Amino acid sequence: MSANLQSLIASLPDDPDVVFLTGAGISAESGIPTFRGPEGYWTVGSRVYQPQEMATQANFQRMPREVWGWYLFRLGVCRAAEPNAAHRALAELEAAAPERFHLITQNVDGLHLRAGNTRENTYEIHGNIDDMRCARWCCEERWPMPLPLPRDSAEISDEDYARLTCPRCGAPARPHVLWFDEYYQETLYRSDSALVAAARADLLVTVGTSGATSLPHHCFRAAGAAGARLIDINPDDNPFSRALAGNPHSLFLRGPAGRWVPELARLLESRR
Ligand code: BV8
Ligand code: ZN
Repeated sequence: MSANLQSLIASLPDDPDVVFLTGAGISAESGIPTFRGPEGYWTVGSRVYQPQEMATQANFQRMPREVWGWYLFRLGVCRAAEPNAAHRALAELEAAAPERFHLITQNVDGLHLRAGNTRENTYEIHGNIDDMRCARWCCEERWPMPLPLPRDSAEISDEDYARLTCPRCGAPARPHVLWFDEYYQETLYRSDSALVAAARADLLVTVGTSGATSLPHHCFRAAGAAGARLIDINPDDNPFSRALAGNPHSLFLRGPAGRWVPELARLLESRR
């Protein structure tokens, strides 16, 4: 048990408000590739695309069927994966005090919800790969809906592709995910709610993220500015661990999520 970790947890107020902010790293031990590794890339024809190139509205407009192929391939990987010890520990921690727990996740893999975290307290700020929505902004069918496909093969048959359409207006549907050339918004991704939760936290814990997207940085800064204790869990240095340097009310726990999240959750539950 890390002495620093124990003293940081002991310094929290009674019944602390705890926020976890997770990235692809928390799902790495479930076998889902992170965006850093080569498994995240996708080949279309003879060209290899990085996620930041594939996951854009501009690219979806250029090659909708190939982008759907990439998402359905990833959907298969996500559905074959199981929540790991870190996911389960966060679900148990929420169950112990749901009114003092929020989870902000960048992951679209759905593993936190499958582990048992509630939709109410889980902010999927980049969407969820299990859902699609109408690609026409003017359609009244604004809300995401489960993918209507019986399987998640990357080889999309014409019959399956025809099902990836809006049930109301018949326009093509799109994956319900936030793309790299799209702005955060509350209605579809609860981004403002995530920021409010971070600003109210007594403890913010970032887990398994490289800081490639902007909202997590805003949440981290909002929590720190409000005087929250800050913990980062990651095997590697990253913008969040570096930002903790010199902050006496913070801790960088170097190592995998499966090593630190269950221990941290146990300590927090013992504070309740
Ligand atoms: C916006 C859904 C305005 C889709 C995602 C130019 C270049 C590069 C990036 C950008 C760019 N312009 C904009 C961006 C991106 C970004 C941005 O602004 N970045 C800033 C900081 C520069 N954009 C945004 O944030 C938003 N968009 O502002 O657009 C705009 C408008 C018009 C035109 C241009 C711009 C919203 C972006 C949301 C993108 N959608 N996901 C999908 O999944 O397909 S983001 C996607 O990538 C993931 O959801 C995730 O958020 C991100 C990857 O980040 P991580 O989760 O951190 O994962 P990563 O693999 O990077 O790191 C893994 C970490 O885990 C590592 O640190 C590793 O050490 C650690 N790890 C490994 N194993 C373990 C572990 N940790 C713990 N345990 C382990 N076992
Ligand atoms: Zn529609």
